[in-house]
Amino acid sequence: MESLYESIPESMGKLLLKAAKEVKRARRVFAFSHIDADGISALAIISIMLEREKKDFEWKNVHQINSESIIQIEENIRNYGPDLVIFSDFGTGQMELVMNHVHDIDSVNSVIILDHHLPSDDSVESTQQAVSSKIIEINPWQHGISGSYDLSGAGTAFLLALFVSNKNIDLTELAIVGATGDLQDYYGRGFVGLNRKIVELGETYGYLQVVRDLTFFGIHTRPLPYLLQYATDPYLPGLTGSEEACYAFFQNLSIDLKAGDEWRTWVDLESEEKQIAIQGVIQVVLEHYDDPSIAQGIIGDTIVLTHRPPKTEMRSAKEFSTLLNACGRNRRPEVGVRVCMQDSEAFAEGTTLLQQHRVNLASALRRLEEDGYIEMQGMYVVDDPDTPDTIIGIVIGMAQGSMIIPINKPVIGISTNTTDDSPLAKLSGRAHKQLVEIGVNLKEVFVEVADMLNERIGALVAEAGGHPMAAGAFIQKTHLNEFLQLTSDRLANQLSKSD
Ligand SMILES: [Mn+2]
Repeated sequence: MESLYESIPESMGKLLLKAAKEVKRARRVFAFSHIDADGISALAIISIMLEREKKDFEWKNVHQINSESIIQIEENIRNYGPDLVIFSDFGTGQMELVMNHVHDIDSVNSVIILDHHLPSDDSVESTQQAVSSKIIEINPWQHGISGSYDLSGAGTAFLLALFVSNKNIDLTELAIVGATGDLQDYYGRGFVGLNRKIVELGETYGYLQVVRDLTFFGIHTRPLPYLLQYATDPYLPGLTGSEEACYAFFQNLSIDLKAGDEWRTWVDLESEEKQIAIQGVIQVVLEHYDDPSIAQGIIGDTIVLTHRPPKTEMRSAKEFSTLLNACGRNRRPEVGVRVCMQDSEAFAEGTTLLQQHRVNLASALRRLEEDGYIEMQGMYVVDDPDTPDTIIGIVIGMAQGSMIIPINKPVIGISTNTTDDSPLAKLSGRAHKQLVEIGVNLKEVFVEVADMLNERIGALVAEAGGHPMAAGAFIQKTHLNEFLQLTSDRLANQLSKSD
């Protein structure tokens, strides 16, 4: 544990200490968090921490804090009357909304923001000078730590929980599930920075185990043939999508698919069987891809949650985070929070949602394959009126991962299929890590374009945020084309600079 504490910068430690005091002092707490796996894990960490501290509390997931949703948040707070409000996995980029709608509510003595999204320069400034003594903002970026790789929203929430009490060491599990959901393992090569220290702490106390193994989704839960049939990262030419070929693959290697009547999963295989199968998969990859790093990526650090039931999604950080994402994407993030809190009914519901999520993704990908995408300068555009805003980001990410869309330019997905007939369209962008390495920054582009558009129109018509390789924006539908054109110009410019 010392090693983790030592890695926390002093300035950040001070804030964590201050926030922990506020938690202990609070009597009634309202916690809000994002709806993705990281946001759900963060909220579960906070809820478990508050439960252990015997606080009265209420929690809620919110898709995004924007000028619309903040009204509802304000109402929730006014009705419940908490003395402490906590925001996790968002808040840094929405400081102004928090100041205007939450800060002055009578019952509220303090507001804790636990975020890891890149602040704009302004907000780094404002926090340093403490916008208000009521607000404690904890964001790794403001202390020289990368919020993209070193610490997630759940990780930031975990640090707070650890500062509140050592009893919360078991929450290393959820901290790493959240970080996994945000794809923070460094290019698939394992965790770094504070994430690494959290993994080590979890290992020391026996909650986590790092195993070098096949990095595919489903090694704990999928019957062997389906493990390959649904593999998209990477796409396995000749195997992905073909049940027959996947059966034959294992039969040719004399690996039994069943033990008695039961399907075997990957973790059931003997280590010799694993080696033979891995050789086979690597051969397929080397035959079809020029880039040898793709073959290397097949093996990597996988994280086992040793206290969670075997052969369930909860046993692996990767599958757990996917289950949580599925809950959020099907507009049931609260189910995910309860799964984290060991509620078995919620787990049954969560696995059903995961199933539904897979069906939704598969049909969105099929539509994309049939209808194609649009090519613009500097980017590809996917515009499918049937794909819900909650999965558009995953769909375009998978489309690139499975080579339906090339990776030489960022891809932008548009969803006009939004919750409750909102006048806003959702844009989601993904850039391959190779593009980010040469200077493409989607978050920067989206935020710049939103600012520019808002200024030009003289009203708030676009809001944006995210990370260099994955960013999102909400835009008034009437200004969507303008937004796309401006984004296209800027991305083309970023790409041309790197030539
Ligand atoms: Mn996050």
